Amino acid sequence: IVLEAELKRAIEDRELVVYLQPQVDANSGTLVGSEALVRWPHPERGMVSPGAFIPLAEEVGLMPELGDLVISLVLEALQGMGDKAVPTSINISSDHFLRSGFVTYFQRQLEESGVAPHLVKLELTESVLIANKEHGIKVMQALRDLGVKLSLDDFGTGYSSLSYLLELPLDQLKIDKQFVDALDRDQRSSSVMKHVISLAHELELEVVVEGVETQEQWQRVAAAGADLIQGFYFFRPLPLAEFQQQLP
Ligand code: G
Ligand code: G
Ligand code: MN
Ligand code: NA
Repeated sequence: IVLEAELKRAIEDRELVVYLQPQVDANSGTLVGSEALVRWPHPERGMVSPGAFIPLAEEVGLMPELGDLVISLVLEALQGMGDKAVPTSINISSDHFLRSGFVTYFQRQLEESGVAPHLVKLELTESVLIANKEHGIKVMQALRDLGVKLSLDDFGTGYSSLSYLLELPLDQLKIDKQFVDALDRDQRSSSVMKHVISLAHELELEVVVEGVETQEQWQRVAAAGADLIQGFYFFRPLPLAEFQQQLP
C-alpha cells in the first residue's frame, strides 16, 4: 500500500513521470496525438501505476499538487518534441480543475513553456459539473479562450448523459473501452457506436475511441466513423524516449 506521506514527498520531489500513449488516425493508423498517463518510478516497488496512488491522492486532497506536476511534465515533454510535437491530452481531476485560480495558473505555465496552446488538450469527466455546473462551464470557457482544447473522457460510463454533450463547450469526445468490448459481443453495439459518433460529429466534436486491442475492433471502430483511436493494438503508454522515436 502507498502511504500518504510517501506520496506527498514524491510529488514535492518531482519523482513522478509521465508516459505518453499514442493516438492514431482511425483510417491510416498513423500517430497523430497522445495522452499523458502518470507513473511513479518507486525505488523498491518499480513503476507504480496510477491505479495504485490516484485514489489515495484524491482521498487526501493531493490531486491539485499531483496535477500541477503532471502539467509541467507534459509541457516539458512537448518542448522536447520541438517541431514534431503532436497534440497531447492531460487528465485533469475535478479538485484540480475547480481550484480557485486554476485558469490563471495554467495560463502562466503555458506562457512560460512557450508551448502552443492548441497542442494541449485537457481531459475532463462529468464530475467537474457535479458541484456547480454554471461554474464548471465558466472555467471550461476560460480555458478554451486560452486556445487549449477540451475533451470529455470516459463517455459511456457513469453518469455521462447526452444532455452534457449539448451544454458543454467541448472539442472532443472520448468513447470508453466498454463500447469497444461490446462490439465483440453483439451486433447492435456497432450500430450504437455509429450513432453516438454521428451525434458527436453533428455537434462538431472530434471522436476518439479508446481500448482497441484487435484488428477486428479497429475495422469496426473505423467503419463506425471514429476520427482517432487509442489502444493497445497500436501502442501501449510509452516512456518519453520511446514515444519520441515513434514520432513521424
Ligand atoms: O495508465 P493507467 O491505465 O494505469 O491509468 C489508470 C487511470 O489513471 C486512468 O483512469 C487514468 O485516467 C488515470 N490517470 C492516469 N494519469 C493521470 C493523471 O495524470 N491525472 C489524473 N487525474 N488521472 C490520471
Ligand atoms: O480513464 P482514462 O480513459 O483516462 O484511462 C486511459 C487508460 O486506458 C490508460 O490507463 C490506458 O493504459 C488504458 N488503455 C488504453 N488503451 C487500452 C487498451 O487497448 N486496453 C486496455 N485494457 N486499456 C487501455
Ligand atoms: Mn483519459
Ligand atoms: Na477514457
